[in-house]
Amino acid sequence: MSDTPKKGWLQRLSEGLSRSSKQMTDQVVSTFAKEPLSEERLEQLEEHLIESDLGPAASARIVERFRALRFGKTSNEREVKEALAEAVAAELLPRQAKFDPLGGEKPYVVLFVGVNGSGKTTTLGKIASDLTAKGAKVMIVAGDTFRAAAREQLKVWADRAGAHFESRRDGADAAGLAFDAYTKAKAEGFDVVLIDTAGRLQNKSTLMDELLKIVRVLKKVDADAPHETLLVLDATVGRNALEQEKIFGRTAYVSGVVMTKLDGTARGGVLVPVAQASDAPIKLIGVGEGVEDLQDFDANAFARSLVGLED
Ligand SMILES: Nc1nc2c(ncn2[C@@H]2O[C@H](COP(=O)(O)OP(=O)(O)OP(=O)(O)O)[C@@H](O)[C@H]2O)c(=O)[nH]1
Ligand SMILES: [Mg+2]
Repeated sequence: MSDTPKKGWLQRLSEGLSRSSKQMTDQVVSTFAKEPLSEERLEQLEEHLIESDLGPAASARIVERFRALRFGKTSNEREVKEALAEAVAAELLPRQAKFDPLGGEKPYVVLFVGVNGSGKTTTLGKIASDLTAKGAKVMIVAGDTFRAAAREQLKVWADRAGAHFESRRDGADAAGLAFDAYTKAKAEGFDVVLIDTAGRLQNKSTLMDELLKIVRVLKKVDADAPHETLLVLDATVGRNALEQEKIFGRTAYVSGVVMTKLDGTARGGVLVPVAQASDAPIKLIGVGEGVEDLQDFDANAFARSLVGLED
């Protein structure tokens, strides 16, 4: 996911997070630059980090690290931001991992889970385009059989990517579709199978039951499948993303987190507590609706953007 020029997406991330960073840095950081760093200023910083959705635990650790770097010193704005970015990055670096669908099993089965509207279908579509552009043979499976519009939306992405598309009529059994599609992909030498799922069914337990059923039937074909289960979370919902992580993380064997809509949200800071709460690392971030707007998660770049450093 990293073939586009770095500047483009970094800028987009910075622009997106500028509202988070404005909130977090402008008010506090500019005052730091005028006097030696004191306890009072550190307390203010901690409050601002918490207000920026970073969560109390991570905020406290970031402040401690920041203190170690700058306490008693007068710093210019750049030095303050650099130290803050370093402190945030230290939180995130252990929580960063690469999504590598072409480096493992063939076909490599990726399941997309998350609440409705979080960006599952869009993320899947972006990944499909990236993979077909690299020459991979990609199958997309319309596991959201609940809504006709879901299938059509996914078909548009499949056509755009030049990926093979498997679907069934509305209300069909998603697990049955997943099983047949995977079996076919295996027989026909596909490299990657991307399985979309519904974000909303009659209720939450039906949704979880369906996800577990899909996982179970995939395991009948290969005990290691799905090779990746990506939980897609929308950054704009702020701390609600933590609730979603808890629910899906507990039941759906999540192996990686995708944080979407980091363009244009003041709540991008929530990625930090999500990264910590989740057993699975952050793998990808979404910074827009276009094909090129999905990127490998880079903890350093994210931390720098979050505090308002643009390079
Ligand atoms: N700005 C922005 N919009 C995004 C991003 N990712 C997804 N979206 C938009 O969010 C909306 C919902 O995305 P979908 O991919 O349909 O979400 P979903 O999880 O498949 O939703 P359901 O199928 O209802 O469960 C769409 O309008 C997308 O274009 C992103 O990174 N940035
Ligand atoms: Mg969808």
